[in-house]
Amino acid sequence: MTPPAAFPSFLVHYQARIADALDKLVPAEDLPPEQVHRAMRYVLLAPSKRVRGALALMAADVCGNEERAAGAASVAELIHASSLVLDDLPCMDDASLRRGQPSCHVLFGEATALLASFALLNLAFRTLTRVYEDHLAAKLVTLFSDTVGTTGLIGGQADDLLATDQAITFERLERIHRLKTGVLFSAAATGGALAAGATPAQVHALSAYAKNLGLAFQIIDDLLDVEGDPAATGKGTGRDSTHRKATFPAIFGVEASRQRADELVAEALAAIAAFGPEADPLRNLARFVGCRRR
Ligand code: GRG
Repeated sequence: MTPPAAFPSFLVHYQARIADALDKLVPAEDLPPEQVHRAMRYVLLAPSKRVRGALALMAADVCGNEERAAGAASVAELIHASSLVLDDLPCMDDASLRRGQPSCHVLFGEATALLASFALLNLAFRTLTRVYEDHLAAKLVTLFSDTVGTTGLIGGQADDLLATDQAITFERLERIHRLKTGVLFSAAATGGALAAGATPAQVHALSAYAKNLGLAFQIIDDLLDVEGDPAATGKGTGRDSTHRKATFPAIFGVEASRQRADELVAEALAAIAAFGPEADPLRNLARFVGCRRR
């Protein structure tokens, strides 16, 4: 098996910062309840692209203050990791492999996996109130709780489960993908920008960029399930068709899906066209997402 290609250097810098911040946030494995802390660390610190955390830092960079966004970046990654644990459970996607290793419930059992997922989510919100001053923390708690709730990840996941085995419309599938993935991308960028003291116009542009990139990312995720290499993606392929899931390639074909993803990457780039070279990391990220193989 060929090992996955190295990440582009523009991303590695951000990945290292995020991994370091996350490592410091989660309690040590030898602190009780040891099995929950072990499961949290196992999921959160496993190899990841860290795209959501990177979005928060890059958005803050555009506003000239990356330092302030480490909390928002960590929160986006904590919420993402919490959702992956739930998504892999037998009652949802029933996936045994995640980030190139056995899924959390496979290794720790379902009870510990559920506790670890809630603990990661809880830690996300506690981090916001610990790291940021009251006014900003309240704004960010609202932003991220809307992102997780029935107008975000939970809503998207619920409709995704309902849509199994159905021929659904383009509009409904895009909505599911936007809720499952786009809203967290958008919240990560918005959260990073707000933490860095962005103007409303900057927040608007960065959030539009991330929303479009998130939808492109999810369409490409569907494509990788059809044509990806498990050694690179760290998860099984062909699972969506086995589970008769509503996906872009299954409903609209590989070509149309690739074309839609390209359009969305172009829309993401257009949303940040007014920024100068300070937005180059975001431009590189959009290009990376557009041609990613993992
Ligand atoms: C209560 C937090 C919470 C969620 C409940 C389970 C659920 C609702 C939502 C799941 C949403 C989900 C799993 C969307 C898929 C997103 C996706 C494309 C995952 C893969 O992301 P990558 O490729 O993963 O960025 P890495 O491993 O690189 O971080």
